Amino acid sequence: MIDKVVIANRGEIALRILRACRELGIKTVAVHSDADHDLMHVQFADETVCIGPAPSTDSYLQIPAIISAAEVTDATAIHPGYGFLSENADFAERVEQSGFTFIGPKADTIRMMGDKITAIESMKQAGVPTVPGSDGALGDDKEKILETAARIGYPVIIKAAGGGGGRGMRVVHTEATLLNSISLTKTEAGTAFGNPTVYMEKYLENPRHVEFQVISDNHGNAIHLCERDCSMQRRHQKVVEEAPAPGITEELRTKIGERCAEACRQIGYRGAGTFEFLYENGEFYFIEMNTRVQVEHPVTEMITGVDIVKEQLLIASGEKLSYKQEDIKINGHAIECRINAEDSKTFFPSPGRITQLHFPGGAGVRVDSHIYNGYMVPPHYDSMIGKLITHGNSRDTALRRMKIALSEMVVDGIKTNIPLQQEIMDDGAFAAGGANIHYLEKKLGI
Ligand code: MV4
Repeated sequence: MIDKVVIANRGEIALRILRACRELGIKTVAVHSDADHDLMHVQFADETVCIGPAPSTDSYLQIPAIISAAEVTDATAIHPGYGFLSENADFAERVEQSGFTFIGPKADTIRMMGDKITAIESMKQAGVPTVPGSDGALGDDKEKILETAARIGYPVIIKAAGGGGGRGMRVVHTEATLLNSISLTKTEAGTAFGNPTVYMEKYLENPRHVEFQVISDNHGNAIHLCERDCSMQRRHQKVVEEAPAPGITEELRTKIGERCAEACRQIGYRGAGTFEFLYENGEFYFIEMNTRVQVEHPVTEMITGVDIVKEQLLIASGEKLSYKQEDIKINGHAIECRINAEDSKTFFPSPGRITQLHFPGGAGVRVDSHIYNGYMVPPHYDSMIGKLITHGNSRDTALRRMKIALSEMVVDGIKTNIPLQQEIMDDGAFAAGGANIHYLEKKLGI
């Protein structure tokens, strides 16, 4: 079993990882920036190492500083959390080369998924349904490109192989603008990702974002933990997530989930992962795979009873999965509202000191947050200060519990998006379930 883990992250996920380690009797090392001395998990950790100044480029993104912290504390493993270095293949490689266990997939797997073309290619190969497209990189042959677009049918979308998460893409509606759009996207991709390679897909106009959670061990076992709907988003930032996705039949869930698990077995996937799909007119289309634990993992935990972070630690320790597919039964419904320190209308960040704090509670209410009364939200990082998760036997119960929980929650001294979350929870289309990826931005008038 892993003996001591360096938590290479901050905020709520660092605390989430610390709690899972403690449950398993694993010692913890909190690495933190100058601005994060007062973080909750830094107080609870067995050991702490300051790894640099406040800006994340000088601290949480400093590979040598993090590896040194593991060396001086004699740690055995490093958990990257989400964001920061979590999907950096070079980091995973250097962690392993330095003799530590990277809590995540093999570096080669991260690299393969980081290149969206190889990710799609490998998943298609493994039987996962993908978006009709160019089947690989677009070359220089203009006639061939025009033919590809004509075969797919307009509108098409041009995406950078090195992009993902909404960066480096362009929608093209007519043949007249195709070649110019490709050339612009290539130039931008070269600058932004150091890789000008682009590919083409059919542009789906009104899809939902539905993703499957998987876990896979080092012994050839892989299972899926059902899906989440993350369509409620603004500028590629998820705002609300839920599980299961409204309206997905058990038959379709099993079919797609099993394809994802089988793909994991085929590529020798290790750890927790997420298959991102667009879902439109009853069909799933794979777009990307995330090789980290995700912000929204709690909704999956609530409906399956699986502790995903604990499974990550057990898998990295060489254990077999604690569950077989037939052990996984969906229990009710869960909803997560991300709580951000930002103006509810302008979305402008609102760092500062929390002068009064009250968390909601009661049956089916979970709060994943690192904030406390008197905590100073620093201006240097992501504005998410916690997540409110509610669970119930039905979606309606989870939704009612969320409305009550939001009304009980008090965060004074800074602005939060709680009013926006209350508006979404009171929205008729959200109540109905199944709103698409454009719904929230349209509602907000973007
Ligand atoms: C698409 C798409 C429509 N058709 N691909 C945006 C983020 C990146 N992960 C992929 N994205 C999209 N890819 C095809 N073929 C629409 C989006 C998209 C989107 C996807 C998920 C969640 C929010 C989104 C917001 C705008 C566009």
